[in-house]
Amino acid sequence: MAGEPQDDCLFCKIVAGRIPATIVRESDTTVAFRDINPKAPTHVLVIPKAHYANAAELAAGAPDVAADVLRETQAVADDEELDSYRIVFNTGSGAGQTVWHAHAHVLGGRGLEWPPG
Ligand code: IU
Repeated sequence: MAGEPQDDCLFCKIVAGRIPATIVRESDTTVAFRDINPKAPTHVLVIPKAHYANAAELAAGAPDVAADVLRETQAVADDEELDSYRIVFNTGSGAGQTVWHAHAHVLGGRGLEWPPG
């Protein structure tokens, strides 16, 4: 059920401390950790602690937490002293989503082309 931990979800396991991650920030509702396969000098994932499959489900089911996630992306950028950065919510396999727990990629520390690939 949306919002409830899923046994087979890797990011729920990170939230629970059952698999390792390099956590850089944590709030009551969110966790931010370094991506294990970074695509930029700064590549941090900000996730809600509650399980929602993607950003749209998070926004519909827990809009306050969706706002918390966005606030935390800015906090990561501040921590990393990024003047410019990109927030990405891949949604659907065609867009590259591989983990079905909502997450914002915060990418920065290098030039970022537009449009992305
Ligand atoms: P995507 O938007 O669903 O493709 O992003 C998932 C990201 O999660 C991807 O960049 C992975 O490198 C990253 N990741 C991670 O940081 N730690 C993990 O244990 C797993 C995936 I699994």
